[in-house]
Amino acid sequence: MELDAKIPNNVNLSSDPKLQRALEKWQPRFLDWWMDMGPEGFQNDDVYLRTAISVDPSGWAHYDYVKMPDYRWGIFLTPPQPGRVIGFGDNEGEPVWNEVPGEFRTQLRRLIVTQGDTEPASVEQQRRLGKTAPSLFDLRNLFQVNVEEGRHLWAMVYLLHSYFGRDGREEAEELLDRRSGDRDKPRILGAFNEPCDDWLNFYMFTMFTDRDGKYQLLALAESGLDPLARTTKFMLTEEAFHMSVGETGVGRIVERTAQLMRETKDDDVRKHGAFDLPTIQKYLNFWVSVSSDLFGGEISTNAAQYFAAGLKGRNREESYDEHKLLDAFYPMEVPKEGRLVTEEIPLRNAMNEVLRDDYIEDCQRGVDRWNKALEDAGLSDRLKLPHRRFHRQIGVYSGLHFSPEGAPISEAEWNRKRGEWLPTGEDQAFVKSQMHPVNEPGKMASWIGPPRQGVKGKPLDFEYVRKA
Ligand code: BYC
Ligand code: FE
Ligand code: FE
Repeated sequence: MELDAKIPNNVNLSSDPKLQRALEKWQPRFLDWWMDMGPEGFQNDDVYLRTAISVDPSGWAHYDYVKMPDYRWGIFLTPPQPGRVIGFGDNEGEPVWNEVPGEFRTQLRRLIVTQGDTEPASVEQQRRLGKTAPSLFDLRNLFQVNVEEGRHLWAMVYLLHSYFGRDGREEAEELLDRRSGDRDKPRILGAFNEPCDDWLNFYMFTMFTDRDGKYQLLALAESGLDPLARTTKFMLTEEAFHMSVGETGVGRIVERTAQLMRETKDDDVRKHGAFDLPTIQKYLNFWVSVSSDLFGGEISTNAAQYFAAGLKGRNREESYDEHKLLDAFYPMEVPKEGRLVTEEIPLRNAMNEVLRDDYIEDCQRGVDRWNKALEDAGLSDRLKLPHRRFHRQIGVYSGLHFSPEGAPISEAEWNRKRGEWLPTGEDQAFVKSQMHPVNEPGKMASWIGPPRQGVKGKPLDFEYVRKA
């Protein structure tokens, strides 16, 4: 473990001076990007953050005050498993690769670049949120997510520099050049160009978009390229926190709304500076649909090739009996001449959909927990996941119109109902009008309930962010 090195790492970086120099050259570029595109303001403040310092499950993180630009972004891979073999596809049973096989180089680079691109993109999307944090606790959690997404970028840049030579280094530069939402050089995937500039968006993003991250990382953790598998495995430990920020964030908003509905016997909680359930539902519909798009098309030759080659597997591949899937099919409802017909899709081509199935199930568990809060408050209202066909821009359902229940509808009906299903300008203006910073330790904004517990045993009124 090289913890005091300029770039903390457990990959023995100092034994490879060429690689070390290349990464040390990239490091100041990263810091410039962080100062330009990372959290706006707060860069001199002391933030109570956890830092990854090892991959030991019982003590991988260290908690202390740190100024964000001094955060120690390190490179950590889980230990190699001796004798590990490729777990799926045409190369099932072959030893895993510790170098990139020439024939898969382009595809692997593309997967790593796509993964890497999302990490700085999310930091860019969230850069102004600090100014309106509903509490110091939430402010700290935002910054924790941000620095860890920065570390995830480091993780992918390490792979690009180590295994892809000159073009890997060029890709690493470009990861710092693209900008979320930029017309000329946008981020690669759709959701990462959407604005995420209020806290309802932020919690929905960390709930649903970071959860795509979880499933993509789980699929890459199966990869035959062993360093990719080991890197993504460790990223998943940090990812769990991001999703908990989202789930508990939305959960606290729902609890606050439910409390006001019960106390005032009135569904219109906007009067009290909180978010009504229809507004919450619309934000949920938006982020679930754009995050579903991140899984790619339902029928994908890319996905089939990734699986065949052993580059990207299923979530927990070992939980399946069969790993070659040459004669297996996936029944899928596909639009044909204005109707939905069930077609048997070769399973390898349906890999994106298989992963999306697990994702949707996981999202549903979260929504069920929010609904429990409504039930506990004695309310009959419920939140609902929109159908996977709703509001899609990628795949077989894109270009068509479906209700949140998944029923095909006309364009005219879509245009009529859109404002009931997705946030309107007016909804967004209202949500934004409630974004005021709350900086007093332990205090919460009007629209959110308190968290169940503080960070790492600290009390709720702990000063999680200390002004410089
Ligand atoms: N937006 O064969 P298809 C995270 C493109 S999130 C724009 O259907 P494929 C995080 C696609 O590139 C996890 N374009 O899809 C979360 C292709 O382009 P070409 C990120 C899209 O290739 C929060 C064409 O459409 N990780 O970590 O099977 C905060 C046809 O594609 C989109 C990964 O994504 C889209 N949504 O699957 C921070 C893992 N979807 O070939 C971080 C790596 C598709 O026509 N990426 N396209 O030029 C992949 O595994 C795959 O690239 C995808 C797409 C699953 C994304
Ligand atoms: Fe990430
Ligand atoms: Fe994340």
